[in-house]
Amino acid sequence: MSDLYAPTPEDRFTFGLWTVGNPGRDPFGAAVRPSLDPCDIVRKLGELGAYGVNLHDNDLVPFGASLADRDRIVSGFRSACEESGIKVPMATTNLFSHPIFKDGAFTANDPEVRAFALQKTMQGIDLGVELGAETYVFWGGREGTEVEACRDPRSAIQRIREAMNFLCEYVRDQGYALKFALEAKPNEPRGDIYFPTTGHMLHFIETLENSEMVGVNPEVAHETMAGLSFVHGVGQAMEAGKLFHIDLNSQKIGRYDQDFRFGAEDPKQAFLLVRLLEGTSGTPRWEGSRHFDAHAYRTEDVDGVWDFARGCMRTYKILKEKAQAFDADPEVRELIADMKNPDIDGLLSSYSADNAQRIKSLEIDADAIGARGLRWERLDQILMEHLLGAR
Ligand code: GLT
Ligand code: MN
Ligand code: MN
Repeated sequence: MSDLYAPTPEDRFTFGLWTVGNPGRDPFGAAVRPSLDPCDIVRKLGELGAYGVNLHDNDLVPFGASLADRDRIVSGFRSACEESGIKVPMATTNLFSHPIFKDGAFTANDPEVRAFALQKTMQGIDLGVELGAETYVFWGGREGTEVEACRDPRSAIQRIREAMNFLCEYVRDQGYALKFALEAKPNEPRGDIYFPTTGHMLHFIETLENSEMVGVNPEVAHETMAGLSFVHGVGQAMEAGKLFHIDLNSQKIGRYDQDFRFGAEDPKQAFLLVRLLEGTSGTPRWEGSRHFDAHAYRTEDVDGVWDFARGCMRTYKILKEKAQAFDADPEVRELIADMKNPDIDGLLSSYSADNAQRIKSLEIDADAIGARGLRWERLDQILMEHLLGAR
């Protein structure tokens, strides 16, 4: 193995405790691997060159633990992180495992369930901040329904808004420097989940009282399940200044949430995503964590888990190198060179009655333009040849 692709903390790779710690349980079968101790996970991630580890409250502190147990566990974990040079940039709440959340957390019809969700989230926020987290993710796994008649979708949306507004104020009141990142998913474990895509989330965020504190956490698998272009979703979030976190993994279209090793399916989309995040075509680079929300195949033992983790990071770095080479390729530069037409560009940038009149009177040869080949076949083939190592 070439050292060129060995990860370092500067690469900002992070994993969830729940990702490398996934014991391979699925709806049809029990765990196939032992549960790993969070402190051992952190030590191993440090050895592998990761930057950080992210967690749900209950990935570290078991549900219902006493305050004394909580403090003992957290302090041991903090020491393991410090000794391994591992940061905790993101934290989140498990609002999906306990039966109390079977019909939603913030969207549940029962106000007592909603109060419990707020209570648990405030405690999770305190824990995250104590560990140094700057981003707090909300994945509403149970915020959905199979029985549409049980709740008006508008009530669900209003309840989530109420919860987000409440929690933003809580964060401000505590003086925490914490941002929220909302993660969409179309379905699973619910028949339908509210806010099924990153686009839905982006609109919702603009309706919040402290919308500047809230952005999105798009996940490759979730957008791909819905048959959408992940690159377009992330691009829209970046353009809006709302990409606050990202969940990297891989997925076949239309299947259950597969959460495969980054790049394992559709390496071309993975390449285009890395190109976007790294800004190799000259656009602004994503400076946050490259977080892998994925897990090893159920065929693997613990050694296979670390093969999986190495694989995620290595594939990312290989694709980054390929994206740099692609964008430095003179033929690519020529093919995607910006078309400039100073006479026309100025008319398009903003409305004025004069610009409208001048655009109306332009003589544009639609047939000639329509007959012109754009050479995107050539561009895409060059991309494939970079990707396949033939260029
Ligand atoms: C869960 C889910 C992920 C979310 C995690 C954060 S938990 O594993 O499948 O997509 O990002 O809550
Ligand atoms: Mn995720
Ligand atoms: Mn997923």
